[in-house]
Amino acid sequence: MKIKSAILFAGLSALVALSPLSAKADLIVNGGFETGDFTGWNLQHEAFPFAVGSAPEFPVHSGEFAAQIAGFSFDPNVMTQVIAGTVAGLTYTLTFWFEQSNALPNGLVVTWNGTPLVSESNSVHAYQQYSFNVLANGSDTLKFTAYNNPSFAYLDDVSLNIAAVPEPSTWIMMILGFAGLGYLAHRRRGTVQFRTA
Ligand SMILES: [Ca+2]
Repeated sequence: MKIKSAILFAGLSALVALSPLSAKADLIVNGGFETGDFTGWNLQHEAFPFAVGSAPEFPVHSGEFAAQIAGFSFDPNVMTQVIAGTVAGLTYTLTFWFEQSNALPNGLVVTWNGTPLVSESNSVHAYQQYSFNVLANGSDTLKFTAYNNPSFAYLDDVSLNIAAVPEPSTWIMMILGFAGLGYLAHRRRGTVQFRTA
């Protein structure tokens, strides 16, 4: 019974140690534009003005609002967010939903710390999900560049979460947790033997 308690304690300790890395905490500020504005984003307006609109008149992927990030010009609009709170060296999953309405020419370029993730042109589609694994450096820049002439491009539900696959540091913590479990079980047995001697 005592050994079982020790094992349970060690197991719970390992879970607590793992929780900061396994927790799903979205690191994008206002990724769904549910503030009704561009809070958290930096805008470089080159063409048709940026706008946040609400459903049902405005094409929204989820929630009440989405962002119109390009329209009625070949000149691109540029939208960035500098993400604080990532851990350098860890892999994160970036996802977003993007729509190019029925007009040509259009284009979308998405970069992560300057590295291209998406480079598409003249692709007309309703909201589609894009998903990438990206390597964090602790202060990361996500950049969307989009144009559409003579219609609009929309963005919604941008999110960044720690990747589902455990990282090496996670495995190290798990191994430490199991080592602690074994140590506690061993110590408990030793105590029992001492008392019965
Ligand atoms: Ca939304």
